[in-house]
Amino acid sequence: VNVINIKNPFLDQKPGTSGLRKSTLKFKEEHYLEIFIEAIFKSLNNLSGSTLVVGGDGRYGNIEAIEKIIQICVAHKVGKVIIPKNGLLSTPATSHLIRKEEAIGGIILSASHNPGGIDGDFGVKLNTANGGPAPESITDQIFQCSQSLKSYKISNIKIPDLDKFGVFSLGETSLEIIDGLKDYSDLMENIFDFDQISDFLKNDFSLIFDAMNAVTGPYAKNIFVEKMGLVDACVMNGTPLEDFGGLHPDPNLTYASKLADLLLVQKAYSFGAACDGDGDRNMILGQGCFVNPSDSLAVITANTNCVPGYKDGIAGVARSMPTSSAVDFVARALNIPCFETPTGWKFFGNLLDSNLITICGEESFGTGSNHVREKDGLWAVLYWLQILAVKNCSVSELIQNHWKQYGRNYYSRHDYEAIPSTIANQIFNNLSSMLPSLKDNKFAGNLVKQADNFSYLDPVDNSVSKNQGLRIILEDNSRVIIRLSGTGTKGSTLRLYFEKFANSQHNLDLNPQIALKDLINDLDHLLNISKLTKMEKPTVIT
Ligand code: VG1
Ligand code: CO
Repeated sequence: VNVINIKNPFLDQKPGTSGLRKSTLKFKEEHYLEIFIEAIFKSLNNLSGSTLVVGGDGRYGNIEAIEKIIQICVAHKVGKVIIPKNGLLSTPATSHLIRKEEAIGGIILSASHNPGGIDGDFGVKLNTANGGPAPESITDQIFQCSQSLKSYKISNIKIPDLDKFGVFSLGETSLEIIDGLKDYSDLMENIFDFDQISDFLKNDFSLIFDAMNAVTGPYAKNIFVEKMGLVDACVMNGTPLEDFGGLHPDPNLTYASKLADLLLVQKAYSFGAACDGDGDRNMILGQGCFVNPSDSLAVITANTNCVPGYKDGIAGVARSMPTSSAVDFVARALNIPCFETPTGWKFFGNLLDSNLITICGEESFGTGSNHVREKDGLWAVLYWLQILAVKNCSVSELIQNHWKQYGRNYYSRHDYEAIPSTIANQIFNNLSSMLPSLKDNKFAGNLVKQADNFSYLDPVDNSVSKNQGLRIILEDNSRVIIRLSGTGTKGSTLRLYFEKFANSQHNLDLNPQIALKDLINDLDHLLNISKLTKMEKPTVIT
């Protein structure tokens, strides 16, 4: 075991919304990864002798990072390190494995929906023993520790190739190379009726799944091809590549444009779906129909009786604050609680662990349940397919009927990606200082009833998280929210969120950009966003 000393600590290792994300080149800097891992290990009590799960989404640097982490584990006398074959493990599969193996936690090497490759990004997520992302109290502690950390412990023991199953003794550490797919697909098989879904899909309801050359390819092939017996071609971009084949593995209409074209323009399939780099996000498309992720959460909540895993009902639901209130209407009808949390899956952990909620989701293409402690892309896809199989209907019929019953929450998110930080901060600070004066004034033809910076009191541990997004709420409950992203690595990304409710008496078939145009235009007047960013339109519109 060697103790490596470095001259100066790294001062920029502050985890964001979901782990530490930096350019691949930054992570290649000597000692950069090692020091962050050492800071993580210092925050975990009882590490020595315990079990740790380590895997990644296969992006450039994955295997090298796993090998280094194993060597650091050996130096710290971790009892058992569980590694998936070839280092490939999706974020939800990691969450499941941590729980199943009663591990102290897991490390996921991924920058999620950020591009990969030598010119892209790399990242490290830490999950704790419940299987979920480390809470802020721990990530703050890791950051504090990294601020002055100038040494780490590492063993120079030789690591076996990660392409074969096996158990190896490395000093006092046992290394287990396991099948990263099996536990996860078994879990899915326990929740869903695979036979029913497969019959439905073989009977004139065509599926195309886009893995975006990222981690979900092998999982999707295992489930749809091997288990359900569908044709190979139902999975596109199904082989994980170091640079995702140049794709930006963010499943939205802009970055998954080929899939969007197949469903929305060519109308070539009945159902299309895509996941992100690490497999926790999902986009659902029908023939000629895009499902807004906020609506997806509401539909999933409204149809638990279709899915074997949730037949006994659900305890409650939660959504992140910027997510539309569509699910709130369903919760009210089901007479179950609905919680509003800050952005980021870590805030759902306590609610899930205390069984206050069963299902939760975010507007950012994330949905999940208490089966793991992460959002889960393939779970959401299977969930949708199961509902459609039970109801024997199309995506657009399902969503139209949902709106007829509950009304429609017109919703859109506008992202201004990688703009200069000074500009993003200026826009944000401008609104922040205007907030007190907005109340009782007119905005988008309505009175402002509340204008504030969202703060969250966790009902389980009473921790408070401030500064979670600026919001303007109107008398008819329309909302405008702005946030600065905590996952980007270049400049700043400004997110604007718009929501307006239309009850079932109203026109439910408008283009959301039209239905929301007053909110969109008035926010631009108020903050001069297009002028300050010099952008005619956002980088991504959802
Ligand atoms: C974004 C999303 C957020 C999500 C997070 C991690 O964060 O808005 O809802 O939980 O990404 O997703 P931000 O701070 O950029 O808005 V993942 O799939 O990248 O781990
Ligand atoms: Co992700």
